[in-house]
Amino acid sequence: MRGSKRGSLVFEWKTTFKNVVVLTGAGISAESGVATFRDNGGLWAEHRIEDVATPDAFAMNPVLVQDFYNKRRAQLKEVEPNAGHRALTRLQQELDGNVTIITQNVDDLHERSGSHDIIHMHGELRKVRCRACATVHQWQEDCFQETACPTCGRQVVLRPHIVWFGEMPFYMDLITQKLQVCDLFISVGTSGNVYPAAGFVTHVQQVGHAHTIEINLESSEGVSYFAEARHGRAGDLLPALIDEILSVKVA
Ligand code: BV8
Repeated sequence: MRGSKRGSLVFEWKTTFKNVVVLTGAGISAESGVATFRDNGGLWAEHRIEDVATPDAFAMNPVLVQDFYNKRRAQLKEVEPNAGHRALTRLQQELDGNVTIITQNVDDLHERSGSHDIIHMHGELRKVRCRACATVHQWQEDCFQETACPTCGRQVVLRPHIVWFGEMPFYMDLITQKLQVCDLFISVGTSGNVYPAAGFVTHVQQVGHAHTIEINLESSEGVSYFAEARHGRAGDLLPALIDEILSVKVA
């Protein structure tokens, strides 16, 4: 990559990147008012992972788990995409190349920002899945144990369409394909604690020809694997970075 790691020769960027992969975590939705996980007052401060986000937890206390996801699903009605989400939508619209968003987030703020090619590797709050007929349903309201599956009619079968700890993330083959060919890997708002997502940057490094940038409020667990790191709020840093990539002269 010609040009300095920290700065950017604007034109270089526009002509070089054809396959951009952006990995997002809870930090990109923080400025929209969606709680992150590990920050103070984060979700894991209120709930133990093993009580609400594992298959065993659902087996032992399905009412608690359904309530945990019902509350988060209901909160989606009170939040809106922020400048960070919109900057990625702009990159997708204006870059003459592919931009894939791999998100660990289960909210729908990337979609509501107008983005496409979004891979929800940990599932979506606005979907439930029937454990009997395996149908995945779009779902806006609360879901309870007695709620019947709209397809097979059975009760006590619907579960949040969410990847819990110990479960295989969704779309891993597609994700591996995208990481294989990406020439710019941007990680936004993730602490780098949860695998396999936290290992994507090393995978990209191994494949070898991508530039890698971390955008996060603070250094993540994997910051040393990135060629470039910019620390601050995604809502400020992402629009500036997208400007650079799209080589718009920044005032
Ligand atoms: C699996 C859905 C087999 C649920 C989630 C290897 C080593 C060690 C452990 C493992 C390993 N491999 C597997 C494991 C086990 C486990 C794991 O990683 N455990 C951790 C705790 C050690 N992984 C699994 O179980 C995974 N499954 O491995 O299956 C397999 C193996 C190989 C290949 C295929 C399959 C499944 C994990 C998925 C669990 N489900 N979510 C729900 O949402 O309720 S994970 C959930 O937590 C999120 O989706 C996300 O992934 C994670 C939270 O992380 P972040 O999003 O990064 O959020 P966090 O709060 O931590 O950080 C926010 C960051 O933003 C902070 O750094 C903060 O500074 C920053 N920030 C805040 N505000 C801003 C900001 N940045 C910018 N701007 C701001 N304004």
